[in-house]
Order: sequence, then C-alpha cells, then structure tokens
Amino acid sequence: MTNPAHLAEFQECFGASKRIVALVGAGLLASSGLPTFRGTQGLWKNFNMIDLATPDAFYIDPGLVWQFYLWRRHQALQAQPNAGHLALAELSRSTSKEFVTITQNVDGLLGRAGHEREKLHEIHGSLFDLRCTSFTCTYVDHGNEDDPLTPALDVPEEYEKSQSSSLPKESESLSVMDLGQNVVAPSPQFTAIQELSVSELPLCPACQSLMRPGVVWFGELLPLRVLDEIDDFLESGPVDLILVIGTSGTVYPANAYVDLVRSRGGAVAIFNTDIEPAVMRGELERTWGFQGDAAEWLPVALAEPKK
Ligand code: BJW
Ligand code: ZN
Repeated sequence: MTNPAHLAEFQECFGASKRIVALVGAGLLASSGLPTFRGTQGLWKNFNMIDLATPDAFYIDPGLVWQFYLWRRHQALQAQPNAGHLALAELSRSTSKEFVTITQNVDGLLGRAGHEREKLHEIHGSLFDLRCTSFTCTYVDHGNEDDPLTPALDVPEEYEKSQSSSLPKESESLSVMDLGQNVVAPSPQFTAIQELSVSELPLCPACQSLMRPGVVWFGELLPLRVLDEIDDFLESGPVDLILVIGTSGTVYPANAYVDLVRSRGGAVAIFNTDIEPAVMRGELERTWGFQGDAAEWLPVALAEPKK
C-alpha cells in the first residue's frame, strides 16, 4: 500500500529528473530469495548474520566465516535477478538521464540483470572476490565463482537441509562472540558445524596465506576507488532524486548519501516494507514512500507514465 498521491508526484519528479542516484540494500534481494541482515530473516545456522560479517568473527574462526560465505555465494549463484534489479538495469541504460547505483549488496545480481558496469558501485565489495590476508601481499582473485572453493568447503546437501529445517527462534540465535570463549552455549536446535583448519580454506597462490572474502566488514575502509567514482558523480552536478531501496539505513557511510542529496535540495523516494508513518502521510517535503516489496514497486514507479 502507499499514499495514492505519492506515485503521481514521484513520477512527475522522476520524469523531470536529469541526475538520479539509487542506494540499494538487502531488501531488494528478498524476492530473489536471499535473506536481509537485520530482522527475522538474518540468520544462518542459528548465527546472527550481522555477527558473522565482521573481522572479529573471521579472526576467531575463519572456518566458520568461510562456511557462511560459501553458503552466501552458493545462494547468490542459484538466485535470479528480480523485476527490481531489471528496472534499475534499464534505468542505467537510459540515454536521457545520468544515473548511478550505489549498492551495499555483494551478490552480483544487479550486474547479472544487465546494469551498466561503470554506473554500478559495489561499496561493500563482492562475494566473488577473494583477497589475501597477508599485510605484505596484494593478491586479489576477482570474479571467482567456484562453488565450492575448496573440497573441505563442499558442505553436503543433506547437512544443509538438516540445518535449515531447524532454524531457531530469533531469541535463541548465538552470537559469534560466544566463540571467543571457546564455549558455544548449546541451543536446542544447534548442531555444531564442521570445524575446518586453515589449510582446508582458500589459500593465496602467491604467498600461501589465508584468503578472505573480498567484502567490507565493520570498521574496515570502503574501497577508495569506488568512493572516488561516487564522489565524482555527486560533485559534477546537483542530484535531483535519490531512490532509497530496501535498506535499513543503519550503516555508514552508505546512509550518509541520503542526507547529502536531501541537504542539497534533491528529492527522496523510499522503497521498503517498513516506512516511517510520517513519510507515508506525506509530511516530509519532497519525500515519497512506496511501502511493500521493492521488486514489485520499482517497475511500476520507474515505468514511463501513461500519456
Ligand atoms: C525490504 C524488503 C522488501 C525487507 N522490499 N524492502 C562505532 C564503532 C565502529 C564503527 C562505527 C561506529 N559507528 C559508526 C561506525 C561505522 C560503521 C557503521 O556504520 N556502524 C553502524 C552499524 C553504527 N561502518 C563501518 O564500519 C564501515 N566502514 C567505515 O565506516 O570505515 C571508516 C570507519 C572505520 C572505523 C570506525 C569508524 C569509521 C563499513 C561498513 C561495512 C558493512 N558491512 C556489511 C557486511 C558486508 C559483507 C556481507 O554482505 O557479508 O554490509 S554489514 C551489512 O549491513 C552489510 C549490508 O550491506 C549493510 C546494510 O544492510 P542493509 O542492506 O541495509 O540490510 P538490512 O538487513 O539492515 O535492512 C534491510 C531493509 O530492507 C530493511 O529496512 C527492511 O525493512 C527492508 N526490506 N524486505 C523492500 N521485500
Ligand atoms: Zn598472498
């Protein structure tokens, strides 16, 4: 549901906008069957996904975190781009508008949907890049879609099924910090996942050190080249409109782009299942809310208005 005035007002603004930014988060993945980070979907084998996507988790148990990322890679390779991905990809090919997408997602689905590569900025990296952990080695393996990455990471399918059928209630999820004490409080549904030694994980072909997923975890710097490309777009003219799609807006610096565009006079359109009531009532100037599945709303909102 949305405020009926929003679609018409938004489409008028969209039609007149020459420079547009989309800020994308995990909610766009929901209809492709991939989980979000926060909320009830954000669980993997009783672990909170947000706890696993951290440098501390990798330092404490790289085998556990690699199994989590193997699962994410596997899920992403199985998933198909949805109508929301396709609508953004189409906008990226527009010849009448300057458009870039800033995505926090690491699954590669926008690229697979046909989004113009030079207009797609993956600020949290990619599940399909691997980086060496050695401070003295710069080896990076780009676009590696091997599934599994090593024989030991080939988690048997029956095991996967037994795990997914015993998903816990949110209150029962384990924090990865529990691993720091080497004791994981048993949960009724928890089955220990296999323990892997470093030698069974992806190793750098250049220096034999442990490789890590090429994603950005909390406390880590975002790729400077990508931030520079975004800055170039933002500084080369006013942004008329920002589309804020399926993101909780809790993570810096991604969330700062919304305030930046708004503070410079740009309009804001939010596509989310959960939108502040004040936005839905139209109380924020030049801010529209499309409440529901972003994959359903985007093709409608970004369609050429009927003449
Ligand atoms: C739907 C839907 C449907 C559902 N349709 N919608 C204090 C200490 C240390 C650091 C900080 C600090 N204070 C601030 C910081 C900085 C920190 C930060 O922001 N922390 C906050 C949590 C407070 N940021 C960083 O550390 C960043 N680096 C940095 O700032 O460097 C400089 C610096 C360093 C040190 C100190 C200070 C500054 C790096 C951030 C990296 C985030 N990494 C992750 C993991 C990536 C790898 C991976 O994917 O595994 O990125 S965390 C996770 O959150 C992931 C996501 O991209 C990101 C955002 O999540 P997103 O996409 O918004 O998903 P959800 O689940 O949160 O929301 C889904 C939304 O969809 C919801 O709103 C739903 O309602 C909606 N939805 N279904 C439409 N069908
Ligand atoms: Zn190396």
